[in-house]
Amino acid sequence: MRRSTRLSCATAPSLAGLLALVFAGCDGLANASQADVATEHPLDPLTAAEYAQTVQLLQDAGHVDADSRFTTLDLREPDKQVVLAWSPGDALDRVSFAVVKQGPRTFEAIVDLSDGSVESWTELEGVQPSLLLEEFIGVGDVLAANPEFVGAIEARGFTMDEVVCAPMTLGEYGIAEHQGRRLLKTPCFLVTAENSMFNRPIEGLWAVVDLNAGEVVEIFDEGVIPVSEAPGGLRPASIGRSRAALEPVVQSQPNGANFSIDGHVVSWDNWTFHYRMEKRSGLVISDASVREGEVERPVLYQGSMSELYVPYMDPNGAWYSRTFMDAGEYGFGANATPLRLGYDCPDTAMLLDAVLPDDLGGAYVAEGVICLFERGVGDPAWRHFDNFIAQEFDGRRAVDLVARMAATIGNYDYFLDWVFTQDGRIQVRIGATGFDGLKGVHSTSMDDAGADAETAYGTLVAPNLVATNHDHFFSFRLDMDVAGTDNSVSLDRLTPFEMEGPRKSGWVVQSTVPRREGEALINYDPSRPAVWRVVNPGAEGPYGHEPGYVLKPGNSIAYSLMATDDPPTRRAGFVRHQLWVTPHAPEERYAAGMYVNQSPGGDGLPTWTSENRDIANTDIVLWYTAGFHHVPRTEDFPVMPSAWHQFELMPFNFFERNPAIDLATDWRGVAAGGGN
Ligand SMILES: [Cu+2]
Repeated sequence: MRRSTRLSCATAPSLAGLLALVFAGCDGLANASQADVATEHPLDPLTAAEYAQTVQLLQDAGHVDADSRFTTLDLREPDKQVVLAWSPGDALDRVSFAVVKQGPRTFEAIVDLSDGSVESWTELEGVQPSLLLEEFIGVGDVLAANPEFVGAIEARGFTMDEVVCAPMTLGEYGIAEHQGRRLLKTPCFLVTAENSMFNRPIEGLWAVVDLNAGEVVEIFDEGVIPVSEAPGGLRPASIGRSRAALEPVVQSQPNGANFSIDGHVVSWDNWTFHYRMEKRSGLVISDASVREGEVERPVLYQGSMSELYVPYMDPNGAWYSRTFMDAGEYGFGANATPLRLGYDCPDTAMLLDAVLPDDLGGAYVAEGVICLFERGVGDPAWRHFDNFIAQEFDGRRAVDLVARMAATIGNYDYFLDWVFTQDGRIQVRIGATGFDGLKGVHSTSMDDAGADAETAYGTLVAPNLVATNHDHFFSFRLDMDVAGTDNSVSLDRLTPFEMEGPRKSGWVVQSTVPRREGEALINYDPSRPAVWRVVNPGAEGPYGHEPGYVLKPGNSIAYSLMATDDPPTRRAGFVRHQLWVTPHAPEERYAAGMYVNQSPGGDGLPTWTSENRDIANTDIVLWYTAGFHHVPRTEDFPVMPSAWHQFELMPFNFFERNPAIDLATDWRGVAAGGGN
């Protein structure tokens, strides 16, 4: 059955969609449609019908009305044991979870869709749920209705029609006037046909807006700072020159793709996994298992990005509060953008849609927000050239499977890749591009008198533009099921030892198994290298080993340099350690807690792990804090080159031998025994 979803003003599918809407009006959004996918797996996302059923049941129970807004409407996952015991064709119990905002009040609802009942309806005190898309629009209306703010814009020579004021979350700093309010801070940007608005900040003017009251709480005007006129557009006409095009460089799959999709379950080579798009975490991978011979071996029950935290480092009043928690405040999946074949993903990729909930609990189709593709660029899976005897080559070529999404959150564009390799690894890659957070300044050159002061917290990347220093931290929730549910972590430290003899020193591996959460608050320390290994003590690995998977941080490791008692660090407490280990608890999904918007902290990993629960030989979850510091450079302007950071889960004594040893020889019929 095909269905058509009319997107309403209140349901712009993303910030990008919102901005299109601001300028084009509601008619700027097109109808969207796609096949309504029947539920086939217990972890399948809610369908459009299930969103509607949830709203209807809450309405019938007298809980919600037309003024209610859904900041969250998502599958409430069945118990893990139920999912693991499920077989295709078994009955599915479907339950939804909603966070409902009614004026200033917030409620949580659990709705049993299978028996048509509202399981619970609970009011929460003192929380601010994530932002509604209609609040993005609302903030502009509130500002446009404020004569003082309009006057300040006009004093700069602009009209409100020419600017977009960004809906920026502002954290929680214990400011008395902010308590009990639902707030956004709203710096503005000049919109022109030629230039990207994020390259045109109108610095020195912003307001704090109370969304619930629909009023401006504070206006700050630091005086006029010039709006940069540096060429800031991304189209060839703005760039001014264009180099000659290369001859086509393409990946070709003349016989089609090697993966298959059944509902939301993907099978490729030896891998099987389930995918879904979640409004908050984005692309979630579940039930990933790898086949060895004829045996399906579980690896990862679920992997998701549980939070994304981006603190900027400038103490200026407009900037200190920019400590965004993009997943919990804005939604990484909610801001997923359509992917363009040949640019965002290879031409050979398959684009997949997602059905996501809007503010009213209705469904909209986010078209082409996931791409699935194989990548074989001529890299080796392994090789050896026998240069002693036969002068012969043996090798196999590597092909990966990539599940990708991209989210545009304000100025930034992120990619999230889940990559499956033929040698049993799962890589997580984070790409960052889009625009730096740019601050308008007086300086046009580092030779200007005020340039040193104006670049104390960033880099002058173009005349009148400083890109502010910042961090990106990503907390990944990795519910590991290595060869089964019950796992332990083994910390294998490379420890120096003294040799007796002509050689004086070397290193050995000393393993410890943390028994409690408090023993597994792990910081990466390059001077004390360690292998972070998840093992299954109850399963048989090769040669008497405990089968395991290692978490390799790769180039995704970064420390937070901010004080631990700083309000942003209290709110994003997960950045205190690179690795945390908890026992599986279904309600512990987001590293900084469920409600991070304007949170004073006190929820999430630091709180959960303070219970010091048992984490040995039980169902455990790894929480890895990936991150990178961003010291901006002129090459980041007018748009940043894509930068990639990655970590991976790598089999360790899991397979009896190189799992890629049995790869077929090249499809051209060469490779083994002297081919070329
Ligand atoms: Cu950055």
